[in-house]
Amino acid sequence: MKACFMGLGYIGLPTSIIAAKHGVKIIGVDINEQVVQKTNAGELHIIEPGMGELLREVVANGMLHASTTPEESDAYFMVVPTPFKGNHEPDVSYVEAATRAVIPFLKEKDLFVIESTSPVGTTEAMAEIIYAERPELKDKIYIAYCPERVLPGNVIYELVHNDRVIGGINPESTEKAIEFYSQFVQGTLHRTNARTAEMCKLTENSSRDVQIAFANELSIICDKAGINVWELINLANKHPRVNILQPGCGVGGHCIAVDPYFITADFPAESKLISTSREINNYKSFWCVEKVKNAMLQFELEHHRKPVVAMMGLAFKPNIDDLRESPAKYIVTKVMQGCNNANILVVEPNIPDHHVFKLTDYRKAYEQADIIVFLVAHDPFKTLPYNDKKVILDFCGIYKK
Ligand code: SAJ
Repeated sequence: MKACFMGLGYIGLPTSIIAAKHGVKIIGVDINEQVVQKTNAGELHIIEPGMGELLREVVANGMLHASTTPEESDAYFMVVPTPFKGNHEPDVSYVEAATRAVIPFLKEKDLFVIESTSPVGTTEAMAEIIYAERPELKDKIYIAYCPERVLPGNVIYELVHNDRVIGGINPESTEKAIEFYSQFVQGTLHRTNARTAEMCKLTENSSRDVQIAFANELSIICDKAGINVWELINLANKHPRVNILQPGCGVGGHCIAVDPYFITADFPAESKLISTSREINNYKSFWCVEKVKNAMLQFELEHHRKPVVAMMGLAFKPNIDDLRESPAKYIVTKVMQGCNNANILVVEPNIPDHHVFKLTDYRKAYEQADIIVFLVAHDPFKTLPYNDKKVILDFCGIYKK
C-alpha cells in the first residue's frame, strides 16, 4: 500500500515515519523545500526523542520519500496547519489547498483522510470540493476525519498506543480508515461520523483549557484571600470525585490555547464557558506581569534601589525546549519592556541560547537576584533551596510541597 502525507510537520512527519516502519510506502509532501531535502537526507527537522533513528531507517530502506508535489497513492492524509485569520476565526485554506493538490491523483477506492484540527463540517466541505472537481468519484472513494492526540516528546509511544477516534462521511469510509490505522495503532480505534470526530478533537483540548481556567481562577482568588492555592488544590483533590488541574502563568502551546476558538468562532452564543475560560487563561499571564511589576516597585520603595529580577523559564510547559505560544515568554517580554530591560536575568535551562534574550544559568540567577519569578516548573528549579531572604513569586508551584 502507498500513502501520501500532505504536511511533514510535528504530526505529519512522525505519523508517516511510523506508518513506513509498519510497511506502508510513504510519499511525504511539504511546500518547504528545506524540509523535503532534510527529510530525504534522513535528518529530522523537528525535535522528537527517538524519531531521528526511525527516519534514517525508513529513508534508507526506501519506505519513505519526501517531495514538494504529491504522487498517485492509495491513501491521502491532510496533516497541515489550521491557523487563525482575523478575530480568532479558523483558516482552513491550507487544508483546502492540500485537498486540491491531491484531487487530480484520486481514483476509485482511494482513502482520503483529514488529520488537521478543523472546524466542524470541514470533512464534508472537502468532500464537496472533491466531488465538484471529480463528480465521477462520488460514493466511489472513502473520506474520513481522524484527529491525532499525541503529546510532543512522547510521540513514538503515543502514536502507537493512544486510542483514536475515526469518523467517516459514511460507515464504509469509517471502516476503510480503521483498516489503514490498524496497521500501526495498537490502541482502540473508535468509530463515529466525521462531524463528531471533528468536534471530539476540539472538545478534548477545550475541556483541558476550561479545567486549567478553573485552577487559574482559583489561584487569583487565593492570592487575594491569602491562601496557598497549591495546598488548597491538593486538599480538595483528596475528595474521591474532585480532580483540579494545576494553575500556571497561562496556557500556551499550539493546541489547547488555540482549539477552543474553533468552537467559539462557529458557536459564539452557545460557547460561554469555553470563551470565558480562554479569557481567564489569557488574563492569567497579564495578571502575572502586573504582579512582577508591583513586586519590583515595592522592592524599590523598601530598599531605595532597583531590584535584580530572575525570570525563571521561557518554555510553554515544563521540561521542554519549545517556546512557541509561550505565556512565560510573553511575561518576560512585557516585564522587560516595562523596566527598560534593566536588571532582568532570563533563565531557560532547556535551550543553550536565544536570539532575543541573553540567558543566565538558573543557579547563578537565583543567587544574584532579589526577586525570583518562577514561570515554568522545570525540574532543575525544584532543586533550588527555598531562600526566605528573597522575594519569590511562584506562579507554577515550584515550592508547593
Ligand atoms: N497547563 C497548565 N496546568 C495544567 C496542565 C497544563 O497550566 O494542569 C498548561 C501548560 O503549562 C501549557 C498548556 O497548559 O502551557 C498546554 O500543555 P499540555 O501539556 O496540557 O498540552 P499540549 O498543548 O502540549 O498538548 C495537548 C494535548 N491534549 C490534551 O491533553 C487534551 C495532546 O494530547 C494533544 O495531542 C495536543 O494538545 C494537540 O496536538 O492537540
